[in-house]
Amino acid sequence: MYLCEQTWRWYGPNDGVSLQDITQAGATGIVTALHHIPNGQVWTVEEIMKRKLAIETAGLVWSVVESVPVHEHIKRQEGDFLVLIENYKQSLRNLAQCGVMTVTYNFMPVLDWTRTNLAYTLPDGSKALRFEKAAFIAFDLFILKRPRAEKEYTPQEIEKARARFSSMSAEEKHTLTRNIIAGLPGSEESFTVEQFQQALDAYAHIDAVKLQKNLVYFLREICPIADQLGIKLVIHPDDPPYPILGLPRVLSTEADYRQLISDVPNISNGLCLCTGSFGVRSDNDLAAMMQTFGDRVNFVHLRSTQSDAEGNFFEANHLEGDVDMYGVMKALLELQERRKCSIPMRPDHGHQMIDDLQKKTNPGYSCIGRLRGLAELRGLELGIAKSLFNKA
Ligand code: DNO
Repeated sequence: MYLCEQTWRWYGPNDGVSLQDITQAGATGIVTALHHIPNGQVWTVEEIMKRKLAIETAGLVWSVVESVPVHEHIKRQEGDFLVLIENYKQSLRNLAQCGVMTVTYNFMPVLDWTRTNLAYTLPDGSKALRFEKAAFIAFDLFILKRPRAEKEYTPQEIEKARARFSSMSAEEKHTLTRNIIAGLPGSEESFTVEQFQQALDAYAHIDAVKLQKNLVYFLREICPIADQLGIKLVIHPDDPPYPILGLPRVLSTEADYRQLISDVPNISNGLCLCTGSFGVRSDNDLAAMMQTFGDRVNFVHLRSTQSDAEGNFFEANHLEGDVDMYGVMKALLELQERRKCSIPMRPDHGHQMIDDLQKKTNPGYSCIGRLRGLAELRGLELGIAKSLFNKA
């Protein structure tokens, strides 16, 4: 019987959650990145080994890199992008040399994940991350004032956003702006409003077709090397999984990934199946994706969201919300049985709750909420595994 490898995202030595905390949460694998190395530069063997040693000294293993970020120049195929791709290959060689074999990345332009509210209070007093459409549109139209943005929204959406904007205090406007452009944990970029508009402008001539071509080009360059090294690359889906701010998106649906593996069939072209990101779209059948793409699912993020009719969503408890976590977990267990291996999964995000409400925590990455998530997922997993395979 194969159970998941339970992993935990750790932001490195400055993370308020320590390696010992993680051990106590019951995880055995670490998911981390060398965030101090500027995007585009080679990760040296020395720096990788330093981090690896710290993890192993605590009795844990470095299971997955999340992420080796892809430089914007590679996404746009501009300037020194060929050099940057060579650097990426070198980082992969160095990681393989150190025995770190699974590498997450994403291909979202400008922003990594995006939320409007990082402390949405739930009825039980815990705080969740939320994406509120009217607030997001208000930012776009009335704070950023992005040229031609209103063409992308319906008159009703614009009216709602206007009303929402006039109800906001100056402080709320400031917080909303920061939440969107100052960079959430793990994203490598941070902007002022002016810089942000420039970053968007740089994509004016890049539509989804072009961005997809650039992704395919990048993968055709790096996958043959990864294949040779035995590195598993896993692409993280877009979050939220639809175009925002006029930017193209290329990995939001089952069809998007199907296209990607048909364009780049290399075995290293794998998927990070993030149930929270894909799950915001009801047309993504997560358990079916687990089955369909099973051979390429080499990392799993488990989390749930709850959407309303207007397209707002918040991050629900791991076993609640719109994601059928039972179905996903069952499909994951069947997949592991078929592949005869454990796949790394991590409880993705968690509510800020209990003592953590008094602390400054990384949004989505406080300790106790993820501890709850992992505990629930682990229980769900064992229950399903025992009933499916009926063994200890
Ligand atoms: C958010 C994360 C993402 C993810 C990257 C992968 O919590 O899941 O930031 O790490 O998109 O490259």
